[in-house]
Amino acid sequence: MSNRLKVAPNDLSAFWMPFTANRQFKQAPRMLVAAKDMHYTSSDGRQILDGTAGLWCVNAGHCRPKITEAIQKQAAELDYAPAFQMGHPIVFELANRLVDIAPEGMEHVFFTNSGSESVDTALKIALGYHRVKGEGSRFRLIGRERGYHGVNFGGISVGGIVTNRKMFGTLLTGVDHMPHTHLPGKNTFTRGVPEHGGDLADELERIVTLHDASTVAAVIVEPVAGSTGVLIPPKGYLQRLRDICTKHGILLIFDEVITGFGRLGTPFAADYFGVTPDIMVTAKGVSNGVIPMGAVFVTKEIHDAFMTGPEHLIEFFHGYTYSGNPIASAAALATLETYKEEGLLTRGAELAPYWEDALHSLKDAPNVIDVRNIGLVGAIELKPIDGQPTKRAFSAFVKAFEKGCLIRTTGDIIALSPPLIIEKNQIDELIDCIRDVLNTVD
Ligand code: PXG
Ligand code: PLP
Repeated sequence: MSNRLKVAPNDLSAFWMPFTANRQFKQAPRMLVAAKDMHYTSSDGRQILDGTAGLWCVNAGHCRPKITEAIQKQAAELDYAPAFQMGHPIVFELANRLVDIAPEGMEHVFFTNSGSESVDTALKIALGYHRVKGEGSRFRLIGRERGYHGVNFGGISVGGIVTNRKMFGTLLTGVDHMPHTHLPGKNTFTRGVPEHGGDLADELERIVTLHDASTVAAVIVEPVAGSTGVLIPPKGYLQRLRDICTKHGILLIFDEVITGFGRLGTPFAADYFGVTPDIMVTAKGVSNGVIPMGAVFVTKEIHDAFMTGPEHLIEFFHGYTYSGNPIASAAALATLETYKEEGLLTRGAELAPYWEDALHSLKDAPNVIDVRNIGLVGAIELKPIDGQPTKRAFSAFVKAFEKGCLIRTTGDIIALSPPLIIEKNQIDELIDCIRDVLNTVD
């Protein structure tokens, strides 16, 4: 293993790293070379406690035997099958199993390879649906400030993160945004769902009135906004969005790329909040992050609306070479089996109270201005250094890695989302590590 651990700095230049401070990284690389269950192994041989499930995706923990074996077996048996006009049994089996655990009403699944692709697929389904129903005038898409919907053009258009949009021209036209729901000062140090801000959903009614409902195709939101720093929907907010969409014939899309597959202690956020969308976007946890895969769930009504016209014609002109590919499908099936055997889709609910107390014990640590939590997600918001936003959190991230725990930062917010197999003593270890870091970082 030792040769694999060593990469000389001048070998690092060819790879242009995604969402990374490339120059900083290449001066002081943080390399991971192995993983097992709750831990990574770093290139200098240290065990790193994974406080982020990779990038919010390794929900069952790392290198789980069932998933590894399924991939190995599938790779040796049927490596690839054309995704268009051909099939292979395992992807049909997977779709059935996914529909079994999905919220009531989600009856069909379209496969992609990432959250970004799932988002763009969902937006296209929404536009196509209205058109096949004879309502092609519904072309507008409504997202939300601070929303993250991946990095493809559809996703950044409906997304609301300025840095992800500003370089890329006019984006999709016909898009509007609702305000985000973060109300510092009102909901600070809230445990779980915040009290204030449910009425912000009424902004949707205002936007729909402005454009006229007959021009609006869909509204897309993350039930809990993850990437932008864990913004939890205020009490009643999502139900109000649902009611407004239903009233005006607008499709409601939940982007559950992070919240899906047990993150909140229920299979999906739709279950947690008791609000069912028309389209549900997933990725990440569907295959435990092991092999790229995304899945878009739709209602029977949406699916069936496309199933018209001569039967030899393609109904929906969309799909990817790797949609539902055999190895990803095998990985996803084994992932679902692992979730089921270990009760992982609901384990977060059992751990949530302990997790909440542990997180909120950081309330009095230096520079902490807010703590938020829901399910097995947490956020610790830090006071930015004057004139140097993001620097304090980034230093905390680097220091935490040196101390042996992997955390994630966005802006000056530390976001946590451990694998759902985490034990209570590991929660303590993670929180103690962060407390130490906050006590020492500038
Ligand atoms: N929608 C949501 C809600 C997401 O969180 C995507 C779409 C895009 O998925 P892909 O697979 O195309 O990356 C995401 C992804 C972070 C972080 O730490 C979040 C994501 C990805 C990487 C890092 O905030 N979310
Ligand atoms: N599939 C998966 C992956 C699950 O996690 C669960 C329950 O948690 C189910 C299916 C439903 O299983 P059962 O019918 O045994 O309740």
